[in-house]
Amino acid sequence: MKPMTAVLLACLGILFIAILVSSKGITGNVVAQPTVYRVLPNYATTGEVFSVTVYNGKQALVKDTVPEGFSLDSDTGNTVSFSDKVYTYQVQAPSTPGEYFFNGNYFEDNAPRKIEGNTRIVIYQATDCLCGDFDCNGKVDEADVEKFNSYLLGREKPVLEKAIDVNNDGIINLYDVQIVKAFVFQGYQLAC
Ligand SMILES: [Ca+2]
Ligand SMILES: [Ca+2]
Repeated sequence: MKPMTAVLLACLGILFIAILVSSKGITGNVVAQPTVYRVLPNYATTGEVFSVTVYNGKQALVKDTVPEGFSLDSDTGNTVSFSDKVYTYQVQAPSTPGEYFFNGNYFEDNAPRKIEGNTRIVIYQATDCLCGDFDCNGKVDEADVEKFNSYLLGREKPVLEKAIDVNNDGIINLYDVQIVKAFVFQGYQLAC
């Protein structure tokens, strides 16, 4: 066999295998369903009312999703149907602080669906930590800014996470430390 013929045959072989693999991929693929996912705050304080939103489900047993100690508002039934595959409900946090997990079942045409998104929430004791008071010592000053910076580097823990989410968007990040800095050094008013 001439070298050119051998190369040509090898190329044809690779092409054939590639077509075989790709056609198997097409016929073997099931059209992926959008993932059901839940969005809830990462933390709240005792007794606080917050929203939980679920996307891409059709039906849910909402009561079963709520951990013991939490309560649903009276408008939320047990089995709910989603309009436009989105459902939001209100939940009140328990009076006992701790780490809790939302579970329960979501359905699409009676078939249970796996739930993605966050299922964990930490409930803190509602305390009188001042807004921006990282160490909860009753004053917001340069030490709080320093500790806040350390926290963003993974080195410190605040007494109450909620107290340092100073723009109240549910996330603690650089924006919050900038706001605390502006308060300490420039007299900017804190809104939380
Ligand atoms: Ca402080
Ligand atoms: Ca924030």
